[in-house]
Amino acid sequence: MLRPQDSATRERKSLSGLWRFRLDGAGEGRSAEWFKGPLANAREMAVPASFNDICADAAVRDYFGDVWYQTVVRVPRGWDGQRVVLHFESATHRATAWVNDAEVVSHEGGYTPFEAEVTEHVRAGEEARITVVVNNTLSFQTIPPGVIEDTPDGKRQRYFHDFFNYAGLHRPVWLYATGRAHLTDVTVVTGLDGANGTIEYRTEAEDAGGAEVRVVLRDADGVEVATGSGPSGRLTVENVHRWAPGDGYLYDLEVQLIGDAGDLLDSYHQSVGVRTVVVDGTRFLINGEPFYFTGFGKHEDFPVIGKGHNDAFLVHDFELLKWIGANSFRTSHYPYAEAVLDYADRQGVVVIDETAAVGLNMGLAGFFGTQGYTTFSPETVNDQTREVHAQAIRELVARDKNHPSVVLWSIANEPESESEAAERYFKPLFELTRQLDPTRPVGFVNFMSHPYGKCRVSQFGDVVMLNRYYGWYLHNDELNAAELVWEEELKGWASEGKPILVTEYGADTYPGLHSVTTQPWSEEYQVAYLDMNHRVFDRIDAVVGEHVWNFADFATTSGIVRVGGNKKGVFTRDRQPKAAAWALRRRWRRDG
Ligand code: GCB
Repeated sequence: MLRPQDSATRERKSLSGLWRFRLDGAGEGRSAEWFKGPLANAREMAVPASFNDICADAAVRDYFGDVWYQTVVRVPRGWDGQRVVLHFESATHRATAWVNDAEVVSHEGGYTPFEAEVTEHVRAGEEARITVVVNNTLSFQTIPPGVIEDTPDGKRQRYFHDFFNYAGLHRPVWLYATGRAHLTDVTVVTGLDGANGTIEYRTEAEDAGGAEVRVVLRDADGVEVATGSGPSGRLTVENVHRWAPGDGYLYDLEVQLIGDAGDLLDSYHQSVGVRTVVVDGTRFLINGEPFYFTGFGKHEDFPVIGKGHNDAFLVHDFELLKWIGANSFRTSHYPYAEAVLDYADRQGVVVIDETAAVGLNMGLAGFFGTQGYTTFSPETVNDQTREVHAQAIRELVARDKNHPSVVLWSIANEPESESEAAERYFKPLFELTRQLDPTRPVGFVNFMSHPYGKCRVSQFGDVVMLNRYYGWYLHNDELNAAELVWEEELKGWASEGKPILVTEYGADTYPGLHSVTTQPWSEEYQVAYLDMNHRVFDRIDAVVGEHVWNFADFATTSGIVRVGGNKKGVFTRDRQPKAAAWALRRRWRRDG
């Protein structure tokens, strides 16, 4: 699937704005065919946004089940004779869509795009009614998993991850047009050969008959630097300007479909950053140079709009990354909006790209108020879950394979990884990811209860990724003890000969709480905690990265260990720096 764009042959219309919206607590809308007419008793809802925090109403915030969205769009007059497609960048966690009375598409998974050709259901110049039912219920057969429990307070959706289950249409929705003959996929793989760069490209097209494929590569000034022909091939760029951390240099690869008469049937622009990624012993090499990750695990999480994509926050968050000296982040704990990856490409910011497989770990259930489940069993995380997980990996790689910023796939966060069942579950998923993308390393993020010597899944990873809270959840307020055990564990992992990325370390910190005696929760403790961690990392050569948890405070379910959400942010939720932000800036920027 190609991301919608405007080109010489393509045109798109954004459906962002206010849609009609209605909860369907009784689950009656599908059988009552609410898509067949104007959505009755609806309120208005912003798209893109999570619906949860928009209405000042607990019934909306904590709602789970079907919600309905509807809009009416006038199809541009000029699209007569064109192929028309309805494209959703995401719908969390699943959706079915209708155009007028016709069902056109269903999709499972909350963070990857889906689309349907709707040509036969619309007419150029006329209105079309678009209705979507979005469902946010989690089960053991979804990624991430969750359960619905009967409680004296009624049914409750519970889940095993530490962020609020925001839902809705979080990202833009598009209607777009192409010619009948059209490109459906472009893949690029880049390499370096001395001063030159290589780009292997592969294209796919539909209804293209005998159309010829031509490609033109232009540099950032628009100067043509290479051309090729055929559905796949290899281009060489002399004296290539490499894509590198801090230097998001991009070429533009225009792929053209040319008809018999030499006419341009389709044109698609794919940006290309020429770089290599290799794991060599304990080193992580980008363009052959050792790379040390500084940055954060982030969230898509903002006041009011929840996980809704917003360009102002996008640019602002990257400005803060630059300000603090971060060169990278992880898309914890799900694939982020494509605009984020595009921006990371242009900014030269390195990304660890993660699936939504978070909370496959019933060892954490007590923490989230649920009890008594076994992670891997026929009734809980099972073969069907693994197939959903595999599909999530396929869709992630298909969507993000061409981003130079993406250097590493993270296929899960903190799953149960000590059992034989875990080994059986994960082995094929690692194999699948490598088969889908042999060019990038693959890993998963290990949980502190499955430390060195106990984890049975790390053997499959090209890198070791560790979330560790020594000095917070363990040895709280005992930083000396924490330092000793942490170093001891890291030495164990280092003996495995793989690069180690510390993907999470952090301490909850209430902004404005100060303490001359460095008490936990104070801004001073967060700084002392980070300093302790950094002393340890600096003594272990195999550590090739430090991602603080978290970039900013974020919303979670309520609970006795969460004070208005998770407070491990280095910035507050509205992006004001805590003392730790200044401390990190001093460590990471060195220029002060
Ligand atoms: C973790 C999880 C992350 C949590 C964090 C915490 O290990 O990966 O999702 O938010 O710990 O703060 O407890």
